[in-house]
Amino acid sequence: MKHEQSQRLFQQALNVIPGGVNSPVRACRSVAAEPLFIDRADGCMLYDADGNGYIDYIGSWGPMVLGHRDPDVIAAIEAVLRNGTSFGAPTALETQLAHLVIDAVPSIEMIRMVNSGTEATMSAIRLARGFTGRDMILKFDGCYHGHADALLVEAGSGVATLQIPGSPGVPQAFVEQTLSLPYNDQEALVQIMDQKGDQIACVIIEPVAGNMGLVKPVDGFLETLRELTRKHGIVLIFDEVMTGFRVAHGGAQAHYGITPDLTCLGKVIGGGLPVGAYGGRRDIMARIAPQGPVYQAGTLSGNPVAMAAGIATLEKLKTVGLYADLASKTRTLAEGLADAAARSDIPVTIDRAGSMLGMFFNPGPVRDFDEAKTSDLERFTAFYKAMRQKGIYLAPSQFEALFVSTAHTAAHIEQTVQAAEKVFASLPG
Ligand code: HOZ
Repeated sequence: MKHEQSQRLFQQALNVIPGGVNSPVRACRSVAAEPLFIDRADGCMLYDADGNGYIDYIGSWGPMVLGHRDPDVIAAIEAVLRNGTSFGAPTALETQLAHLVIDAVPSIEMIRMVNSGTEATMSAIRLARGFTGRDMILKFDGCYHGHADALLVEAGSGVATLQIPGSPGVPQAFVEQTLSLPYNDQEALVQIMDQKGDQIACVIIEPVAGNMGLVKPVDGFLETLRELTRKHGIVLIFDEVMTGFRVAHGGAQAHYGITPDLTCLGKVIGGGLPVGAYGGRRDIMARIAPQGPVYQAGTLSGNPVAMAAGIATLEKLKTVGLYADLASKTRTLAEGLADAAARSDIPVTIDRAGSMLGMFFNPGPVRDFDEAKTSDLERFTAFYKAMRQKGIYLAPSQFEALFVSTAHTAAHIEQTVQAAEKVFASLPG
């Protein structure tokens, strides 16, 4: 495979865009590669500027659950485009998308649309602080909740990929009120709640972590978290930006049967356009301006084109059997990868949740960020590069999840497993 056009475009971008990219992980630095510049996409396939095709397991980092250029989503976008692209005034589409989310996600009674996951988590935390009158927040190591100042503590995703402990530009005072605990550590959780429970405004968590690779909650962890947050009057925020409409139609909260107070969404609900949202208990959401005093606003919030893409996507996701089919394809992929790795004696830990999948190059188990970090990153890099050369487009970081879409067929999964089999066999022991 040649990448001359991608290389040329990357050099041009480097002159005018920091690192040549508009979001760090996609620069592929941690895997000592250069990014592919994408020309077009269709179904589960991506085509780069050199005309190479790839089976895509990034799916725009989650949103493309229906694959690329789903005909219904494209038609909905085109229809709305003809009426204008932004009005800065309410449209019926916003209420329609709100209803679709509320009907699907058990805990959401009211919802506010924003433009990104970062905006959603940042706003939900401000709301929780405004609602409780407390300042302290609690998160978990390796979870990533966007790039707001207070959340860049022991964060996953690009922060983990680039091995940045925090970030210059974040004043110490902004993170002083942020506590971070190991994911899945019930003992530490109980202890901190005993010590500081009554000062904590909110706990924010990815109910299935997808930004340190894929790490699932151990039995009872989310239940304990729900019980303790309720006991101490703490707002429990599920960051379902990644897991919403992915792990299940109603998100991870529906799958695990836990009702958070607030939920952050993004990715899938925008159907590939920039949308985020936060929603939850009516009494808490009623504190948002202009109904309440907690301020949050946005010129492009509820943008009609983005709403139309989200509506078309969520309508289609109601299809009976769709989630079972996605989960079954993801299981086939997970089992195929595990068998292929075993045949070459490569220790891997593979887990999945709905249509999300993660693979660590270690014998496992992986229950938290420290265990995720024991993955053999050199081996991951070699695997990533060789898979890309075979036309399989994986996340260029050990600390990201993979995503399967309805557009992946059994043949795509089989092709992926066959490629992995050859790559595993070629990896240095
Ligand atoms: N940090 C996001 C993934 N967890 C998005 C990365 C990107 O778009 O480059």
